[in-house]
Amino acid sequence: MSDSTYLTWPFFDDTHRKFAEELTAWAKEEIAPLEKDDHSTLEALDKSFKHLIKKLGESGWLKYTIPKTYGGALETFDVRHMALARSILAYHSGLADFGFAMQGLGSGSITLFGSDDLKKQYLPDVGTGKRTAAFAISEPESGSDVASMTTTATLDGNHYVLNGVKTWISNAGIADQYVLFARTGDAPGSKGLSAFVIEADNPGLKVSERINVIAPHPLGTLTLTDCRVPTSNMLGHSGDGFKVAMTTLDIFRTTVGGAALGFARRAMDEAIDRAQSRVAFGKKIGDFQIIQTKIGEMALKIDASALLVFRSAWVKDTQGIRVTRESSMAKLYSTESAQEVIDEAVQIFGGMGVVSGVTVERLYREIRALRIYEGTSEIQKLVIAAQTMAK
Ligand code: COS
Repeated sequence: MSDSTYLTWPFFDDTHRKFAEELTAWAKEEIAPLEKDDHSTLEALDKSFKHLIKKLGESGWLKYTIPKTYGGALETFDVRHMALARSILAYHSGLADFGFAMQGLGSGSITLFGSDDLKKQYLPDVGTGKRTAAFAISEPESGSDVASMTTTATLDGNHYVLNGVKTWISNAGIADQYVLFARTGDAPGSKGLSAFVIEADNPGLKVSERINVIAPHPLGTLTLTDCRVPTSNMLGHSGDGFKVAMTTLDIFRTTVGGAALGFARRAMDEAIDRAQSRVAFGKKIGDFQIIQTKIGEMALKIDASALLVFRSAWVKDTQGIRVTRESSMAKLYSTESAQEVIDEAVQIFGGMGVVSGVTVERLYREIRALRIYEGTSEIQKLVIAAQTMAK
């Protein structure tokens, strides 16, 4: 039985506790049995993913990724609900967590910066799972260095015309719309970027490649060729793109920490079960102090991660201030320490830990990308340093 004492912490109120209880029960019943779904081909992966989105939508969980005015469950973003959701879903299925996360990240910039018309057009269907969202910022030559992106958006009457390539785009090929960033002006670096909402069936937008990764998730490359987008589909104003991206990431980086926490908790629970059942040298391996010290360190890392994740979420939810430093700390520590926790779980499993299909083997693959996407660990350290030194 997984430790849920963190729910008694003062970061939460009863709404969060009830939400966590209900989602946990639902995920056990509805999501856990799908863990063994076939993801060996793109077709099988897409089918399984769409099924998960449908289930999450029909059961009302995606409503926590959008605000109430547009069909959401709560007045505004509540980062604690989203981090809890990711943690609980990730415990049972990396793909279910990914589905929830992408509805949030892919529509977050619309919630934060979109016109009322854009919000009405896109958010309600994201909240039911009828439409799938995506966030397209990275390029072949621009990953960490967002400000160096070269995709252009040129004004032509009441449209912008976009040309360029976006890659590492989660939900490429699945999404119904993309929040996509491009350079609209001559202003250098971060000053000349803007954000747009683009329909997936725009004739100027092609999914030019699907990318296979170690833990299967829908991912790919988009090519924009004279892609015409109405000026009304811009989020915020021309030149606001960098701010749109960073403000959105400030919220969602905390939730990446939540997902890492879910993977780590699952690994620890698997490791404890293994330690209490596997016999070596005449006793259960959990009776050896060498295993106990591993479990002790895992539990410590998990609680420290949870403190950072829910501190960041709580500050954002209750004070509404910029949480760049807090969210970077939450993401950095939780993802790095989850990797360590999972690695130790694999070690406790011994040879069984690297057998394909064993849960800790899956977690070992699932966690890796979290140390890279939405800002690498190295970038998070730079952000934390910049924020700390500026104080
Ligand atoms: N919220 C609001 N505004 C922000 C912000 C934030 N979190 N971070 C930066 N800004 C603003 C700054 O205030 C600054 O504005 P002014 O020029 O008006 O002062 C501007 O944006 C530029 O900021 P800064 O100089 O700090 O940006 P840098 O170019 O030095 O670099 C990093 C920023 C490297 C931290 C940024 O590019 C980054 O986060 N990279 C990782 C990208 C990423 O996560 N990619 C994955 C995408 S999703 S898979």
